[in-house]
Amino acid sequence: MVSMTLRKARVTCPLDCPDACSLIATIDDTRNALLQIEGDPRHPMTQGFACVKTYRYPERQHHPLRPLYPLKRVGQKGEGRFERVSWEAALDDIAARLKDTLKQYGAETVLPYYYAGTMGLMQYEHPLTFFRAIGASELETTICATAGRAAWVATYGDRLGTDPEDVTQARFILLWGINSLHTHTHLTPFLKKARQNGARIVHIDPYENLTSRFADEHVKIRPGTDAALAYGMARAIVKAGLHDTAYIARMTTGFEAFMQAAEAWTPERVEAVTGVPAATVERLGLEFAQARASFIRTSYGLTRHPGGASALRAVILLPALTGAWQHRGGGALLSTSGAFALNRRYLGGQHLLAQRTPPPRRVNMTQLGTALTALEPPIRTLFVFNSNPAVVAPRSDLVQKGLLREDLFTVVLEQALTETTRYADYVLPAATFLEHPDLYTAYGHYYLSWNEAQMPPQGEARPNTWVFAELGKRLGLEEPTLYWDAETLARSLLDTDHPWLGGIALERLKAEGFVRLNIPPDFRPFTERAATPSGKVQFDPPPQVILTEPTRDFPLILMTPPAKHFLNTTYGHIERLVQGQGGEPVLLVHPRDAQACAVADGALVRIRSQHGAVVRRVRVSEAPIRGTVVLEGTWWEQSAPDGKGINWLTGEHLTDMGEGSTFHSNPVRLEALD
Ligand SMILES: Nc1nc2c(c(=O)[nH]1)N[C@H]1C(S)=C(S)[C@@H](COP(=O)(O)OP(=O)(O)OC[C@H]3O[C@@H](n4cnc5c(=O)[nH]c(N)nc54)[C@H](O)[C@@H]3O)O[C@H]1N2
Ligand SMILES: Nc1nc2c(c(=O)[nH]1)N[C@H]1C(S)=C(S)[C@@H](COP(=O)(O)OP(=O)(O)OC[C@H]3O[C@@H](n4cnc5c(=O)[nH]c(N)nc54)[C@H](O)[C@@H]3O)O[C@H]1N2
Ligand SMILES: [Mo]
Repeated sequence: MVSMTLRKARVTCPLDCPDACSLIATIDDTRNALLQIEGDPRHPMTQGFACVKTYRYPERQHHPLRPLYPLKRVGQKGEGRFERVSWEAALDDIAARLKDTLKQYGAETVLPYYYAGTMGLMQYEHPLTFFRAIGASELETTICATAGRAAWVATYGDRLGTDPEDVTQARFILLWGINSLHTHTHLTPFLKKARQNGARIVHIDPYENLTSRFADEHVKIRPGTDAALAYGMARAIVKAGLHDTAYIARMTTGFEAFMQAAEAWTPERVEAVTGVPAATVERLGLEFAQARASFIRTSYGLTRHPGGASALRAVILLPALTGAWQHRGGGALLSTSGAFALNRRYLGGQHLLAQRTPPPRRVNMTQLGTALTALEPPIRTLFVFNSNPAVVAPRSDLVQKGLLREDLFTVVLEQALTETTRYADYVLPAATFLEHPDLYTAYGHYYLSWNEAQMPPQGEARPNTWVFAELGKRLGLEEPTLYWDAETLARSLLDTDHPWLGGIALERLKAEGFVRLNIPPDFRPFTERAATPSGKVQFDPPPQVILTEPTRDFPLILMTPPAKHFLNTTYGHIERLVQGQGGEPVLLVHPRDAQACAVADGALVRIRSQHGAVVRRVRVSEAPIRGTVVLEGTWWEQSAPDGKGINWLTGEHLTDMGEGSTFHSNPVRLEALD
């Protein structure tokens, strides 16, 4: 029976995903209940469908593990025993302790740990205003995208790329280091259309997954060797005279040195390093060049390696070599974020940071484990929001040891009682995207959007910015932007002369929900200029080839890429999604590796790295390339047979550029359990 109180509302999905979908929520106002989420048929990228995960958002919104009241620790650290307290009591106590810390140890001993649990600029970045106003240590947000960003910026300047809506016009498509059917599902209709138009689609990935099976061809590559493949393809293209000399002369620098480096990468040498047959290397190069409108959809997978940024640079230089940017649908795409030319001056207290002398202490989020256990002077107060560091950061051993420190005061703002909240002194209930207004950019398309608050918060949940404004008042902070509401922030962000944002005022966003930036309908970036120091696309310096290599003691490379049914650890407590993902994390092992390690299909095995060991069930499978084992998904620790997450194995080693994470490059060995 359909009740009369049901209402449909348009909202943008806040999660850290390139699709930034427009969604239609069905809400029962009488019970303040979210009943359903669907895809918005009006949005050109969303095209009327949501992903398998987000259809389940109502279960997340009303989950028994959603904290609804402020909680204060009563048990031991890590035990997860709390009592309900009032907001007044919680905020007064947190403010008092913070004042003490500031006085006794100084502001640099305070650290915010946050990431993109929500991508809304108000709740993602604006909370930093508080930390910049008190002068806290700065978090370097490197866990995901900084290696990719550094590579792209060094090559092309602006983070722009082929319009995904133009991909239908591409004639040859490389899905390179992206499992797009898991992580970017709203590209699929465009890929299908391109295929109908005659395009061939090739997936380049170390293991066969959903995207490989969708593609026309899967090229299985050893992880961390992509630069060699790209050089091999470039060499074949130039040998055949298929490079675009006019584009290279007009739009690029450093071509000669790049080609000198490529010369060393004969097809045979590429095969020896990458595992890709020599004939395939050449064929891929020629096919890429001959199709003219060739497109590379890449992502962060191949950057999560010691040489990840260099590898990405080598890959994204291919469309510059062939001039593919000039052909509709051709080029490459890592991220569209550079197109959102907002006025970020006051976002998250940027203006406060700019004034700081000396500059604040910086803590790399990929090295949280070391920061919490070895940094001097030690972190004394940690505020966690939009993130689940106990599980997502590498070196879980150090992270969890650090979180157990008696002299560390930890406040976690959360929508779910994650494993991180177990270590909190206070858990503060956070509002969801349906419960607060916010402005959303995107990194997989060119639409800007605005969400109204659609529902009152469940229980006593509050947005992050409310919490930091309350603490600001208690600390007597006078910085006015700390007390801005979402509309004031949005107006400030939209206050720019940039032509791509011309005519996009908050009123229009409110009326339309999402608005396409004023980039041309037939957008062909990097055909006239590149925002690099030279104004050109930079082949120089030639990308280095830095390989991901196993060691004698740890002869296999562990990759830990995203699962279809989770978004990082978000949704990891939704039972139906856990079941959809197979119920428990499993390790894919090539039959030859299984044989060599004497492990059998279905058996539990100990996976050991230099940092620790976890137990997982083995699935013997031809999917991974030999020498590489794969565990999909950052599961909640509770889902693992031994209650330990995969990041007990991963290290804090950083990428060659951008100081990023290296999650897909960890050497391990397998030990049979007796
Ligand atoms: N369903 C789902 N969607 C998601 C997420 C999720 O967890 N689940 N996470 C979101 C987030 S935060 C992000 S950053 C994106 C990430 O989305 P992706 O960039 O697609 O994910 P990655 O972890 O970067 O890995 C992508 C692919 O790269 C492959 N890969 C690993 N190493 C190499 C290599 O050396 N060379 C090559 N060629 N391939 C390699 C992996 O096997 C994997 O198939 O997805 C977002 N969307
Ligand atoms: N081994 C391995 N580890 C990985 C990866 C991998 O591929 N392999 N991927 C890495 C990548 S790409 C990323 S981006 C990181 C992601 O790591 P995280 O940024 O920690 O992402 P999630 O695990 O999704 O956790 C986000 C949390 O934010 C909370 N949240 C959402 N909205 C709000 C809000 O408005 N306020 C507050 N206070 N909380 C909110 C959610 O409930 C959720 O618990 O993980 C990294 N870790
Ligand atoms: Mo990410």
